[in-house]
Amino acid sequence: MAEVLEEIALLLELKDENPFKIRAYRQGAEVVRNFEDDIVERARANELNGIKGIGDALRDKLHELATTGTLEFHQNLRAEFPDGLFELFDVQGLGPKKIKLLHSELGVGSIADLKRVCEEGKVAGLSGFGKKTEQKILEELARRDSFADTYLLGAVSPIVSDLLETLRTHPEIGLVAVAGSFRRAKETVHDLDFLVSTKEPALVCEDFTTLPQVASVIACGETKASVRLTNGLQCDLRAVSNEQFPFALMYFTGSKEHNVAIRSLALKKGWSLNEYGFTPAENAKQSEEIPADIHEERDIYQALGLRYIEPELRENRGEIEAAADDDLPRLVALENLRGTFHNHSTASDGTNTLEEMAEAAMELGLQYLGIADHSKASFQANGLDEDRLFAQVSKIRELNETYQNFRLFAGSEVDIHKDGTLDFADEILAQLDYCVVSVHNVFNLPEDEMTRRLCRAMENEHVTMLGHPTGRLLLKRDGYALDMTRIIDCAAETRTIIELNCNPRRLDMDWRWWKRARDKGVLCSINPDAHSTDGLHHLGIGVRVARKGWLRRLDVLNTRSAADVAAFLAKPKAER
Ligand code: DGT
Ligand code: CA
Ligand code: CA
Ligand code: ZN
Repeated sequence: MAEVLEEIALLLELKDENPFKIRAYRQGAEVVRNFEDDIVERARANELNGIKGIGDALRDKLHELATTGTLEFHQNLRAEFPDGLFELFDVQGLGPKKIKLLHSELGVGSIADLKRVCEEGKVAGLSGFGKKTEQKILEELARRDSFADTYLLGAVSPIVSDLLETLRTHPEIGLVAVAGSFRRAKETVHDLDFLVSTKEPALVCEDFTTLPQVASVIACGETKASVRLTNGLQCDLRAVSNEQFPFALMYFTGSKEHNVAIRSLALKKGWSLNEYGFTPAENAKQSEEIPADIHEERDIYQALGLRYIEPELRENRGEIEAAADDDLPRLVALENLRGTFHNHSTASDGTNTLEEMAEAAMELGLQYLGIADHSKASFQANGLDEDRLFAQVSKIRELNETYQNFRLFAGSEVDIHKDGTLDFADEILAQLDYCVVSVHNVFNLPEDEMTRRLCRAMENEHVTMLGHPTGRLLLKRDGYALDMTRIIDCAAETRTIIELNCNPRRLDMDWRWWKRARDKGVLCSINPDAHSTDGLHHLGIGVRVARKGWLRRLDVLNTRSAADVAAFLAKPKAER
């Protein structure tokens, strides 16, 4: 209902309607979104009288929408514009005013149209546009293309759980697994790869294509099917026998590079390896006897003289050599976490209070929770000044008196200024339990200057950890220019912890850097950067990415007990 109102506001804007009217729809959308009760139920029963922000006209429209599922006014309005026009609202940098001009002057009604008129140089001539804007739009369109068909690991996780559960209930299906980049915990994935064992592969494939989650069928055969879900995500299914299952699981888990290296190990033994099993290799000079007893992936690795390699590590980045030398890390697990740092509350831009955040952490079985609300320079996030910070610290100390076997750590997510100085003075920071430092503005410094900015912050005695080091937002914007090897070296020298920010958009520091950091003795803190109690659940994704970065329990600060963490934080940095 909120989206419909929102869209009406946009369409009225395109039509140059009365701004008061437009505002009323926007406000209505906001009211609907924040409504405490079941708004659909109330609208259906026509009980929306007297709600602030919902006048009579809006009330009747919401009633129509709730009872019929559509709104005639909205449909008629929509019919005045081409369908593709709505895609344009997704393009960053294009507001209703610009879209209106593009539509009325150049007849742009879709993203494809927009691309064409930009390439033809027609956009630069529009009033309020210019050559630079035209170039910016083209860059934005190219960026969107490069992100097409790419999904966040965190966003697909619930879909995967849901589909796995559905597949398990099928009477003809035995084993069920998800493979591919999802199983390897890549930060983004292009499609999902499901694998099942069955004696009725064709039937299972057909049933897969008729699941309610499926929007369209790409292919359906005897042993495989591909579908597209309603959100556009492609899902592949392979149906194999029980005997083939471990081979298929290993093959479809990948990575391709890992598989290639494994296959060449098999060839050295005179075996050819594919998704169905081992067979004698053609033209092999000599051939060892093909192992018969293969029930799980572990047995395949063992047959090749390797320890079992966890899926997260299968990127051919040294894991095969380590498996041969019995030198694989024992990876950190979610159940190892005892607490976590870098969480927000209503004091800055979070949606839950200190008490609610603490309660949620206890429910997750954590012993402690670090609070780190924004500092004053992040005014857009309602950052705390010194007075509000101290009030929060007192409140935290009071709350701690009331808890048994749980504690809040009082911290701050302090802005790093352009020159590497911090948003709070040392005397202030000295009174906190810990301190996270992050960059939230001036992203466009040259690499060397940005690197020096972060290093200067890490050199501060009161700085416990560096938050979301590169500032990247996956599928939105790249991180700022940074020399990561220098950042890691500086963290090691200054005994500053680096955060693995678990927000699915961030997953920052990137997994590719963690082994290096760990080998230099840099500690990791797996932090959800939670802005609500729900946000704490991102820890699960963070742990998977930490595993992908070869991290062990001992490499992660928040696997330690509350008492150990308190003792750690009490020591001067140089002795940590
Ligand atoms: P993505 O792009 O996020 O879907 O990444 P993956 O790794 O899931 O790639 P996908 O879905 O194309 O294939 C799943 C796995 O199947 C892949 O990790 C390895 C295996 N695979 C696919 N094609 C080939 C191939 O041509 N050669 C080998 N050796 N393995 C392949
Ligand atoms: Ca895939
Ligand atoms: Ca695939
Ligand atoms: Zn931040």
